[in-house]
Amino acid sequence: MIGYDTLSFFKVKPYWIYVLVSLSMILLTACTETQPRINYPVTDLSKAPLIPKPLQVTPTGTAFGLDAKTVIFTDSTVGFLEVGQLLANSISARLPFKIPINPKQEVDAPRTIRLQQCDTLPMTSPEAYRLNITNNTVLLQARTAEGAFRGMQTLKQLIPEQRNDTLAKLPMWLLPSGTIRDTPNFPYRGVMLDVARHFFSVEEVKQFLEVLAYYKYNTLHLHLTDDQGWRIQIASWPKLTQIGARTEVGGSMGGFYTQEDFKELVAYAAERHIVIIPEVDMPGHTNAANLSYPIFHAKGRAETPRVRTDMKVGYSSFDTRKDTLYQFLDEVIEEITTLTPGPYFHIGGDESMATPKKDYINFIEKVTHIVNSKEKYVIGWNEIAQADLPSTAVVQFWNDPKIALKAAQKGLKVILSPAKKIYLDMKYDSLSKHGLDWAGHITVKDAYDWDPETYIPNLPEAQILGLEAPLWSETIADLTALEYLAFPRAIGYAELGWTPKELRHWEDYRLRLAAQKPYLKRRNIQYYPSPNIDW
Ligand code: TNX
Repeated sequence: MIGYDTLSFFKVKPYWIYVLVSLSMILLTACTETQPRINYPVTDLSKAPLIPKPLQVTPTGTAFGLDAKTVIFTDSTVGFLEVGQLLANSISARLPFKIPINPKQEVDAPRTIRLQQCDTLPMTSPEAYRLNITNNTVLLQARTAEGAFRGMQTLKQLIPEQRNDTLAKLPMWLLPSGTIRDTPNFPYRGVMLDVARHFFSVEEVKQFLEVLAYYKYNTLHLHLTDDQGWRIQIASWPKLTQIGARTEVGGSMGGFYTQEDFKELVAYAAERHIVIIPEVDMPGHTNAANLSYPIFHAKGRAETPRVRTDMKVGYSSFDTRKDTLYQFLDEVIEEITTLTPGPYFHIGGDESMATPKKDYINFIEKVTHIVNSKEKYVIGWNEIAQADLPSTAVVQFWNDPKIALKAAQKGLKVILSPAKKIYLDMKYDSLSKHGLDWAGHITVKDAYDWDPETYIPNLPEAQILGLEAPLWSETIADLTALEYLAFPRAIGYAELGWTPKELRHWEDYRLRLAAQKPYLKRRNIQYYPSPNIDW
């Protein structure tokens, strides 16, 4: 029977509507599959939980669909291809497809990511970058490969951890569109890892480096020597590791980096545009060296060297009055600086309580001279500012603001590492599984909610080279414990170093930090799940 009136059709046979709607949906999806287009607002770039927060974000309300049809193109300028390759690797490690980079043949590339060297960026820092995302292109521009690498981290953070497309059959990961202009507030943003109190393997340090790079750190300072162990092979003085590397805090077996290992770490860091700064701590904190070569021990002034696996400080010293000591140090510094492309060598200089002040000052000046003769600049803990130093020397403030201020007034640059705010080895609270508490407890909020710019009153901001978060390792023996103390606090310090004061707000930061959880989980990082954060 035919001749339904319209009304009765709708009343009697409503399922026809479903059939029609479903058919058109299938057709629509089929079109989307061949030529996906996202022309509706899906996300807002200004709400992306980026850390560190960029300088300027302008959303445009659409999205770029990252999918199997995306292609990366890079300029041939030195280093850009490598940055593109790291991006491609990280995409293929996370997503179910590989994307080609600079394909030789013509390819059907409806969506492209382009890494472009650009001399006309208005921001002058080598780490500055501009990111422009439209619905079919991502353009990352920077003066240098370093800038491109930092921008690439922003891009990685914009790739959602969960697939967030709706219609597309071809899986897509939607990145919010818009423009980001970004440049760091401080040129030096570092973490220190103490591999002397407990040794950490090349593999463990690499894993740590990977996370630091994601949050735009550019420096890893390795505290290579201390009373409990000497951790780097020195060919001309083999006993330093044959004897000095055998122990660590608690009595377990220590370890050391061969020169090949160290080169491997330096290269791995360099690929991530992170500079490694080696530290040989002296004239105190030298029990392991003095145990290996007792002729350099300050007999009668410092405690007799023996295997030390305790956590005491301030009892050891080189014999700073012995001429042969400086020949020894020249050779040690020569070997280490040869392996280190970065501009700095850290001479320690802290807590030399067993060295008379006059001898200490004389020693620091002589060692600075040796380091400078290898065409490296000196960095040392704030005590070194008692000596007469060249203006290229950098003072790392940890406990004495007066001396740091004096050094700055003399024209020296200062790295801020105030123990009360930025020591990663301090406990979060009394319940912390690891850590010390001599400088107090540092919660995730305490770690973030302060201003390095004004921490030392009257210190001109121009004299601040940057920020470094030291992780002393007396209480941590493995990567799990390391990650517990370092994360999430080191994520906050990354922002303190990169993002200017006016853009930092705890309430906004804590939401962005909570949004790091899927990334941290994916990388299996054993962070401390702070109750300050709604994870
Ligand atoms: C002080 S900070 C030290 C280190 C310890 C640390 C423990 C500094 C320059 N020296 O020798 O490992 O405290 O928090």
